[in-house]
This record gives sequence, C-alpha cells and structure tokens, in this order.
Amino acid sequence: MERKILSIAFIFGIVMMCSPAFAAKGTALITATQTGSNVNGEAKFNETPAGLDIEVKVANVAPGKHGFHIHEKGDCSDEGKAAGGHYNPDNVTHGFLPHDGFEHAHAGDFGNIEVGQDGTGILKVVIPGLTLTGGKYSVEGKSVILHEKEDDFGQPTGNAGGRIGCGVITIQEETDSRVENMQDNKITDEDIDDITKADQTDDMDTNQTGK
Ligand SMILES: [Cu+2]
Repeated sequence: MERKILSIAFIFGIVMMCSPAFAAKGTALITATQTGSNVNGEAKFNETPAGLDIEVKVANVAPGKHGFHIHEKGDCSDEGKAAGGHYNPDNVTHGFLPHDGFEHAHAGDFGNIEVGQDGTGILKVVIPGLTLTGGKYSVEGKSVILHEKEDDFGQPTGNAGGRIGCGVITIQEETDSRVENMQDNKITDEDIDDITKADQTDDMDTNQTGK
C-alpha cells in the first residue's frame, strides 16, 4: 500500500516539476458587426512556453482571404469601429507579425484567415513575446477584428476594409496548471481512496492466509 501511495506522489511530483505553475487561457467570441450577417467564430488564446498560442475559427464568411488583427479597445459596438485602431504599443508600421516581429509589425498583425467555399476558416499561430496578461504585449481586454477584405500589408493598416466580425478578449481561466495536469491524468481523490481500499482488502487477505 505504501509503495502505491508513494508512486502516486512521485507521478504528481514529476507533473508539478515539468509544468509552469500558472498558465492563462483566454477567449474572444466573434460575432457579426452588421445586422443580417451570420458571421461568427471564436479565437482561443493559450499561454505556452513557446509564446501565445492563438487558434481562430470563423464561419459564415465569404470565401477568400480576410484580414485578422487585434485592435486596441475591447469594444465591438458601432459596427466594430469602437474597437479603435490596430493594437500598436510600439507605434510601428503595419506588417505581418509572425514574419516581421514587433519592430516592423503591430502586436496584433496576424495577417489573414483563408476562408473556404464552405464559409469556414482557421488560423493558427504562435507568437513568442505576446501574452494574455502581464508584460509589454498583453492582449487581455483588447478585441479581435475580422475584416471584409484581404490584408495586403500596405500602410497604414493593410487595406482590409470594413469590420465584419469582432470579439473582446477575456481571460477564461487562470488556473494552477499543476491542478489541471492532475485532472488530465485522471488521478482523483476517489482513485486514491479506491487504491487504499483495495490495499486494505489485500492486507486482510494476507492476514487470513497467515492464519
Ligand atoms: Cu484590423
């Protein structure tokens, strides 16, 4: 029994050592900015050791490329115009962040989402240096904007036209990832109770055999 308990403690120990103590997750629910439009989607933000992992899914969008950026204000009213300009903490020129970096692109210059004939599109990108909370390039409370047209990376904002989808970036959870990992490994207090009970039964059997 002690050995089993010890090995569970050991697994927990390894899991704890291997993961950063805290990891924030965020989301932006994308909704249509214009009445009569069914544009919708979600942007998920996940802080990882490699950077901010961003996964965007959109639906009911016209096929083709559509500019997708983080804009500076967390307000989607007035057909998305209330979101203000591009999130640009360094006051630099417009570009493609994954390629040009923070010196030559705005902190939310994610380029384009390519939408297929079925009206859906996915964008996946990991940006080192970008965070959900804390630091110089935090995106919490900003908004994501899906544009009517393609971002051609021209100045000052890529000529992407109107704003067809918008969502405010909010923190979904900020949990201790060690707890999360324990849950992922499906070792619960109940499991430990079960193991303990099973061991007690084993011990009783042994005792009986001993008699
Ligand atoms: Cu934009």
